[in-house]
Amino acid sequence: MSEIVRRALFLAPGLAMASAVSAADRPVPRAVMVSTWDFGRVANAAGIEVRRARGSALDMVEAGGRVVESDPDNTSVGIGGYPDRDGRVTLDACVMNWNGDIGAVCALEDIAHPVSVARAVMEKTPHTMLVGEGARRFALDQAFETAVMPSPSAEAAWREWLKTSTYAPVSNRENTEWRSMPGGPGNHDTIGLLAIGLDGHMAGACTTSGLAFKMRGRVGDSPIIGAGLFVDDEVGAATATGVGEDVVRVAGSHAVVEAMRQGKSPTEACRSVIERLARLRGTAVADHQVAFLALSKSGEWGGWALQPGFTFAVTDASGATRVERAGSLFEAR
Ligand code: SD4
Repeated sequence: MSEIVRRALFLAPGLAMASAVSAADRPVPRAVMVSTWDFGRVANAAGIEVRRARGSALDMVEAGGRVVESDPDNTSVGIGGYPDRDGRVTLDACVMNWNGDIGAVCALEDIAHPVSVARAVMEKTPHTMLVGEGARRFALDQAFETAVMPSPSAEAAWREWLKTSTYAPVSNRENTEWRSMPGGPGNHDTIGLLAIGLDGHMAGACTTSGLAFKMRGRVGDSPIIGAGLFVDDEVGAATATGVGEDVVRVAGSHAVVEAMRQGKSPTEACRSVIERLARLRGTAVADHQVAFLALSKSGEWGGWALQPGFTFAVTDASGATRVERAGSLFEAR
């Protein structure tokens, strides 16, 4: 085990814990929707509106995902997403419902709402995943809204990136200049959404443009059930954000849900999988961001990350929302 991982795991747990919001500080007793990052706030607002209108948990997470996909200023999800190294925006998304129904799209181009296409794959095809041109053709056949991508500012960022063409996932963490780096803003800002409907059933969704300037054809964790998202209506649900290659290695979201099944709280479950990833990969993840967010069947929630700076939005049945900051394995640098 590398020194950096050993120190983080065994010598400084108190410091890492200090950054988490303790359960006692929480004004919201039971969450009905949680979503990754600060933009989870607007996503949850949309989801709660749908819940008030008696929509299902699946309707909630789809509505929330669509709001973020529609934001042209968001460079990591939907129409504002940064392109791959060839200048093409390729979108990944998945949904999972309480009964094990799943749908996903990978490397979808020209379509505004991949989360809705993923849902349509689930509801209207005999399959669970469509990729690339096949996904695009299906979306067009189903008359999904198209969009011109990349956006002018995403294209400008790509042209700037072309000057060096150096690919390195930029960690979305505190105390770095990531916002001003090419590929920095939103580079690790997938939205994952987990919800509990009025009937008590759970659902989840995950949608992203993936890592900026990735290789053409690269797919991360976000559309992969068990990696970027997993829902088990007996136990709870989890979602992931960050470097997808790392999340896939530990089947991250599934691992978090299984840890909850064994009795861990959502926070502890997320933490256990982050620590497992760090033990497995050592220095290979020392500069990466990976974060998990979980919601239990009874409405407890929690998150944990490799690096400081991971935030998520928590909303209760009344619509009250707060953005929390997760604890992390590594300290701010
Ligand atoms: C991916 N996990 O494609 C996604 C990227 C991400 O915030 O989370 N961005 O690997």
